[in-house]
Amino acid sequence: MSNKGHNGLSRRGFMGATATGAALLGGTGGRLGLMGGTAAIAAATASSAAAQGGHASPAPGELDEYYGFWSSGQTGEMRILGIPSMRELMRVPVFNRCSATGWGQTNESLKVLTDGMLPETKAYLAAQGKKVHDNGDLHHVHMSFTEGKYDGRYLFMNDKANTRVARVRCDVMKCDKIIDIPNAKAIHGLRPQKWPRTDYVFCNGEDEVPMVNDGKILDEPDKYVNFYTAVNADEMTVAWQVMVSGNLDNTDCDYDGKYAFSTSYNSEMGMNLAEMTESEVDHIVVFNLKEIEKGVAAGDVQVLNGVPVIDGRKGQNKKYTRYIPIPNSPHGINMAPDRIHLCVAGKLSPTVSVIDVRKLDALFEEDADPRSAVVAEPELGLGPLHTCFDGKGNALTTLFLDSQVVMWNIEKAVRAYSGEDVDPIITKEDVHYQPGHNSTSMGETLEADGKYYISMNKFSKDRFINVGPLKPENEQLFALDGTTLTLMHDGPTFAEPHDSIIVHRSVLNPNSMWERNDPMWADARAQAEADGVDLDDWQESVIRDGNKVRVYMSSVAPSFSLESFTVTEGDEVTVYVTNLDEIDDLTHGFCLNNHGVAMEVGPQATASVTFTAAKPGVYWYYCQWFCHALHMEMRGRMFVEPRNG
Ligand code: CUK
Ligand code: CUA
Repeated sequence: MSNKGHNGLSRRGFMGATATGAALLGGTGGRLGLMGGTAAIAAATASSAAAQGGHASPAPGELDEYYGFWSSGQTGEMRILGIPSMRELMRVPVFNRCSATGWGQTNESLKVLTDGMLPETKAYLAAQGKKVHDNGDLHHVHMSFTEGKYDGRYLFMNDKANTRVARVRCDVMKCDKIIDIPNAKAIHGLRPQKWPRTDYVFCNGEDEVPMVNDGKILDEPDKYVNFYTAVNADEMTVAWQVMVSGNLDNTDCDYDGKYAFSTSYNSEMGMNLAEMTESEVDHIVVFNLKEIEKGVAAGDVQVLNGVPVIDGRKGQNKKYTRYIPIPNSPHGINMAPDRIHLCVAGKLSPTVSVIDVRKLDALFEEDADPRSAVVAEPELGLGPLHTCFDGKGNALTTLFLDSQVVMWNIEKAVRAYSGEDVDPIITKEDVHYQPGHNSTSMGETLEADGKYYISMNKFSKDRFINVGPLKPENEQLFALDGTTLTLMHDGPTFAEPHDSIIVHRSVLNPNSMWERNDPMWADARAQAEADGVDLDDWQESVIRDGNKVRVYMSSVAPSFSLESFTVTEGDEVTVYVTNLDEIDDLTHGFCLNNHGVAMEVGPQATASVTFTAAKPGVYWYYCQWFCHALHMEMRGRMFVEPRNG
């Protein structure tokens, strides 16, 4: 690859200029200084407390032992934290728009955001003069599995607000697929299949809608249905759906590849609070994966919006689903790493119902009483919402109303249920305040290691200095030492992480630089080839194509290859920027003044953005990512000539 500059400087020349510039400016932001820092950090890591198996939070410069992958609720992004430091390392835009990176604006992100859209969504957005939704509600982030262990390939996540499912590539930590889920409304619970690998991502539809939702039916509850969706995780397409009775809340699956299960509140199919909470007992739905696959293959489906849909409603064919009564409005559902016990939190009931998944076969094969699969139902405290595991036979359940976490022993709960006089409760700790989800390190895998525990609390109340009516949530990290919980971190988060997973860093090793031929900008590459431009080389091409103008430039710190380009008022302009810097952590940006145009261009990445040059005049574009001592000088001009000048 040649990187000869328009002014005759090679890349080496630019690097030389870098050092000189940094020296001239007293070293501020000089890359050489930063590189020294990197080496120092690597050395410090080797001796970090975390690496030695202790619980100490890493000192400045030391690296964390775990990645935390965080949802962000109504913010719509995914976040990456370091555990145990709880340092927020990155925000990955997914369903939201992002001012910094241009997510939702660059052609590459628009492709991800629109490729998997249903025609009805496109039509609705067009009627608003928009291409994409501006919001999302991301509750659940989970990693792909191979044989019950994280495999470091993908992260999957839901959008409750606009009924979508997204995937993030773990090699670059960017979202590469977003799909609308047809028929269902409000995707809430989401889990990847654990065994033998993640072929499916299971997704709950939370809100029931009339079976034909065409504006003609409102108050006929018997016409309302709900959809459970299996997404093909490799293709990111909908494999099949199951129609069910009741709202679907959270979901999980076993370690055998046989069953998936969802909690369901509102088995009443009520439309208001009184109706929804009328019954003392709701249920979980058990999905028989092999039978559903057989049913789909045999055509025992109706096809709705192109998706094969199995009828798994209560009282329908019992091959596909069974309903297990659970008190009362159950919420969280979590499969223990002992591969046997499924824990269902009662929410309005102070109990967690424990199901032995080995007893599920009998429900389908012998029509056994669905409650025969329940092997324990310990009373733990008020408002149990979610459960996680230490891998040593113990479970930790959040108690929303009590503002506590309760640690309890599963085997003892089973013995107590069968009449023995044992107390399964080990300890209760106060948390601040009202916890929703919780997670343990590697806790939703066969490698649960019981080292750290996170409590994700919905209220911070008096915990921090007052910032006005909108308060942050609060998250607390505990060191887990056998059955002792020690608070290590207590800190705010912005709206509103629901869930998290804690993944050992040995599972992942993301790239520090993009591959030049990454599929993310395949369209840009094809267009450049058609225009006779080599994206891998220094670019300074302006291609006119009717009233479309394609501007190709490269960036090497601290310069764009184009100091200026000229277009005509009304032109549709696409700017392609390729970052030819081959240096860790050297991201550039392209931001066009007063045009609402900005994008991130990572090392070795190509990014593009399209806009209309509607205002005659001179407009500066600049690099908005502080990349160099001469970062302020990294800029150029777009000249827009009047059309009838
Ligand atoms: S749900 Cu939020 S606390 Cu959406 Cu996972 Cu339970
Ligand atoms: Cu490139 Cu700042």
